[in-house]
Amino acid sequence: MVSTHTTIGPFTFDNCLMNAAGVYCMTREELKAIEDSAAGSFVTKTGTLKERAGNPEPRYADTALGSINSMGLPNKGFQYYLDYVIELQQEPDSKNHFLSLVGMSPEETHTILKAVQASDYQGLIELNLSCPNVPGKPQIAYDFETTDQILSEVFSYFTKPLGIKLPPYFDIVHFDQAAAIFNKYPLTFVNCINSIGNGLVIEDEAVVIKPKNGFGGLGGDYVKPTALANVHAFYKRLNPSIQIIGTGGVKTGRDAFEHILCGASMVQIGTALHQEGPEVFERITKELKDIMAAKGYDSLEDFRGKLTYID
Ligand code: RRO
Repeated sequence: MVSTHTTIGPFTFDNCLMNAAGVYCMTREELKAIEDSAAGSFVTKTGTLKERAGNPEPRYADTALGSINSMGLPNKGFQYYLDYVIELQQEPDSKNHFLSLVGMSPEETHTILKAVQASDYQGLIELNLSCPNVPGKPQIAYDFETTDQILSEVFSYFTKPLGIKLPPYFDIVHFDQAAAIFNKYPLTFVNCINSIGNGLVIEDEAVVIKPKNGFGGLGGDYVKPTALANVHAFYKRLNPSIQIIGTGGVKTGRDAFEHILCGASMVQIGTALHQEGPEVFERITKELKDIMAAKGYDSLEDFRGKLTYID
């Protein structure tokens, strides 16, 4: 009776929960484990034009309140992930997928997207405009002019369903300015949020990750209120044709419920998936369904975006 079924653009998903890019998605083996889990979909590790080793280890740490990472975009090159999602889409019972991509420059991004456009891939693309961890490369979507330029160029040749992974914004004016840019383009979705960039976690007298003297992207409990604010801010500002994927601080069914209440159509899990493994999807799906049943909700449509305010 109670269903967590959802849709993004023309694609349907039996479950709204899936991994967040970067977690459990580096290799075919990890992606297969998500495919075989209770998750409704998977997103690949962000693929670049060429394979990358990423930053020196240790580069990910679980902490009492979440996680900090400075992976530095290690990945097997976009073609590896493109080949795998094309292979899976030929299987009859395959889920629909998200291919995460970005170049190390706008030119590389266009080279990659043109290859994806020309390929047989029929699924969704998530363009990552928010990696906080490559030394010398700022988070793209904090630069509105560059973001506008990239999207303008992308949509001059790209016709497949594409969304963007955003960094968290922290100012109402920035929500307004970012939304005005995104509303100019036929985006299928925006995904809020990537990690909160460049936090610093200390144990005893030392940092816990090696790159950038310990600075890294925060996930988990630290980020949930910021994630919910970004989901809801864009839900309220974007054209209804641009759906929201909610990511940040989801470790219980209640957290997923809150993201949907703020307007999310799909909910991604990063830190908690890293800590618990793919079985996390079964647990959180059950917790979400129990909340829905207790409230008399049969589907996500019954409460999506219906956050109430104090008069
Ligand atoms: O690989 C990373 O360091 C990384 C990426 Br690309 C990203 O988008 N978000 C993040 O927290 N880490």
